[in-house]
Amino acid sequence: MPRLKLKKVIILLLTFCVGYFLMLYWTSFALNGGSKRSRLRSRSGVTREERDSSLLVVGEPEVYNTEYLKTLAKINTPDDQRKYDEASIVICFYNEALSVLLRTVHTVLERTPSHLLHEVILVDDSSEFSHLLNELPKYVEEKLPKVRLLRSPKRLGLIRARVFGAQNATGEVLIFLDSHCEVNRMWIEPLLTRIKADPKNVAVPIIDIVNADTFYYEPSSIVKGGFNWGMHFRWDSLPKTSFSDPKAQAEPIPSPTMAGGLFAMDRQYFHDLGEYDLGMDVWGGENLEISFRIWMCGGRLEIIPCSRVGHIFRKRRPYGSPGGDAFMKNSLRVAHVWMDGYKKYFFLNRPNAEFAEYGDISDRVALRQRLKCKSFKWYLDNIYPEQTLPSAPLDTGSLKSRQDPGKVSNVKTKRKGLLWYETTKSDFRLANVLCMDVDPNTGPYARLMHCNGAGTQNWAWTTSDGVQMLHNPSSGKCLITTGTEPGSQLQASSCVNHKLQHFELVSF
Ligand SMILES: [Mn+2]
Repeated sequence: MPRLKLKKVIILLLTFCVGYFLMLYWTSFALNGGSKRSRLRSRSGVTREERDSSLLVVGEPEVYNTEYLKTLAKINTPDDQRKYDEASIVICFYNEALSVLLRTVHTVLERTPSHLLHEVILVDDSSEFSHLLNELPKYVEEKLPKVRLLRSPKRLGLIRARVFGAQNATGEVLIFLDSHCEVNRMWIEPLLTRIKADPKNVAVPIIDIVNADTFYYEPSSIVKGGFNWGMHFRWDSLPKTSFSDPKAQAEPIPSPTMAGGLFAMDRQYFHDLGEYDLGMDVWGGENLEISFRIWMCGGRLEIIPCSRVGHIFRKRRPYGSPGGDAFMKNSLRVAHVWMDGYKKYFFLNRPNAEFAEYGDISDRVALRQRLKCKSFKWYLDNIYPEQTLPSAPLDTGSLKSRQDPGKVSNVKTKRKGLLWYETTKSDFRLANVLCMDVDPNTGPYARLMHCNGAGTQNWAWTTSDGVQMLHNPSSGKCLITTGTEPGSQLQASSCVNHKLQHFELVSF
């Protein structure tokens, strides 16, 4: 009897164990299957999303801020939402891929509450692709409510195309998007909230990454906008303390500049503030211009961490620069209208810029006066205090070998027209970027290196019999050129007052 009982217990235990492992296996299979499914969905964009919108998303990165969503939940009843203004979404494109453009439009239609969406304005800036000329108008007509497709009369370039779109918009708020985006869930509410709080707030979403090869959506970290003295936009990291409090992560972040592609702005304010500078060509520099203008003329520019829009950072642009160097011309217009005396730092960075053409800026100067905008110094002191000024050079010019007192000849650098900067730190910088350096161990060549303040980069003028030599105290050597003909090299050698050691910095 007891033996039989024991057998029964063992069988029972075994059955239980097998059942348990089967259950474990099934659960893990179901979970894996689930994450595969959601990955497929985010990869294929919106069409699957339409069907699956009720499903819980498994395995997608958590890019939403729960603290903020809690506050949003209060305004997300239809009644509350009616208190918010309707937006016109302006999307300009030129020779964009149809699938990418439609991903932008479909996600906007899917993920924007209908009572917050006044219209989507697609501005076709005279594209040449046949699918944009033939299939798109038909698709918009038949399948896309609230979408208006406008075609520019001639090629305008992005900046003028945006103004064209904005002038045709009738919603209270303008939201500009690039034509290669995927707006995320609840992307629009945090933007509209800020504009409702004050129409002079300009709201920028976090720009997430849609991988240009795989089209996966990836979250990007929270950073703010800045610029360098070459007038290029750059991302600046935030101080670590800004992330200590989870609630603070949901707060708008004042940003000195914006990247330019995506932002929301009260429509009347956009017009009152002077839209864009229509004297600018194609693309480039307009983002710094509108950023400076917003801050200096009484507005506020903010990055809104709870609003996220994916963007394809494309590897090349589908348009060239028909009218020459648009970026240079546009940046010059920004510098001359907005940067006061600080434009000299741009010229130091781009010596060719000072005398380049930039057209008539009188109406933009008048706009700045009419709006009673503050100075660029005020902007730097109050909005961008972390911006540093390039170390002021003592002198700039071409370094010339003074082989014969009556005749100076240029010491050639590999690239023509680059200037040497002699700085207060006793170094010599080519194009104000790389420092002349001498390695006492492997010399004799002088070389260009990142400036590190080391003794090997320290150069001082020494005068002997009325001619100057460049002396490097750490190696005890002097700069010498192997000759005065093109291709001659700079070396460091014992200071012997040789005629090939006689240099001067010749300014223009
Ligand atoms: Mn873009």
